[in-house]
Amino acid sequence: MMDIKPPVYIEEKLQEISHSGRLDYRSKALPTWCPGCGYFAIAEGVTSALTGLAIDPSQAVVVSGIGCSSRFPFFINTYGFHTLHGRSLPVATGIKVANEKLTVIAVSGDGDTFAIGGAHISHAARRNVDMTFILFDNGIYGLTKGQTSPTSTLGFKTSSTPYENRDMPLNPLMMLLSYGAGWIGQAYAGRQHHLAGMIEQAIAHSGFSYLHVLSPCVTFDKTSKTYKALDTIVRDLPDDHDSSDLLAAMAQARQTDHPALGLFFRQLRPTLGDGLDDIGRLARAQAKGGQGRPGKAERAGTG
Ligand SMILES: Cc1ncc(C[n+]2csc(CCOP(=O)(O)OP(=O)(O)O)c2C)c(N)n1
Ligand code: SF4
Ligand SMILES: [Mg+2]
Repeated sequence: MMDIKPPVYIEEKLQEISHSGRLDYRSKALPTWCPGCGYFAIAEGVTSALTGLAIDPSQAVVVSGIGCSSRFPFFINTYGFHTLHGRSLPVATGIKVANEKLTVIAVSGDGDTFAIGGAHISHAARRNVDMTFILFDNGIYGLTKGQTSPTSTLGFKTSSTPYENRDMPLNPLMMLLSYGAGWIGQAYAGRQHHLAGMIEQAIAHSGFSYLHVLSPCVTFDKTSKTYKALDTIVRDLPDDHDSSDLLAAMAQARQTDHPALGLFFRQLRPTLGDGLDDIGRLARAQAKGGQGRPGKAERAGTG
């Protein structure tokens, strides 16, 4: 007799997911991404991380720029801010400074971050703003129908490079390592569980955490960063990788032919908020000591 497989009880599955609490973090808006887009895995990863860390949705804010990736805040049931193209970081920094208790997650595409918004990430990293930044890297401008981006591979044929891309791609991991980010990791949308774990670690880190997610654009990229191509080249960081060793992290980040997944670098240092708290304490102490605010002339440097 033929083996009859047990039926999939969708109702039971839905109840199980509902009881896990994860649906509390999904908004009622269904994602508008193309079926198969890597961004679904990132959304799933963020909801699973928020559940794992038991973060109250009313105490979290997701901030984005413009792009397919930047539609993200609509699909997550936290506070959200869909800002201007390339400007998620300045807005996210303002939110964190205004209310330090909030969990702030900024999300952005490769074009949004490294083209039009290119000047912001260095400063968020060096100032160690206590937030998580998730870079959705599909190596293409998805929203505007498939032009090259600063992370497009050499030789990639797109609507803006019919004779193949000749521009050297940026190496965002190397950049973030030299900007002084305190937590730098890489994940892949094709490895959902690992990705969710990395998002959880990134959010738990105190300081600026940068998670680079390799994520195929299934609609406009049929040849470059596809699931098929990435599946064959990604690898885990070596077991003996020392995440406190900056040079070891850079050596791994340089191996772009075989992108490594995992935590490249981690270092705890005072955050922007710690520095501002300190300045506040010093200013109050100075005011109490009778010195008050410096006069107008002193402030202008002419007193
Ligand atoms: C000021 C401005 N310039 C250009 C655009 C057009 N534009 C919208 S999204 C985008 C690039 C998006 O690429 P990426 O950040 O990689 O996001 P993806 O869609 O791939 O997720 C561009 C150039 C715009 N909306 N505003
Ligand atoms: S166009 Fe590409 S990046 Fe945009 S939703 Fe579709 S698959 Fe994803
Ligand atoms: Mg992109």
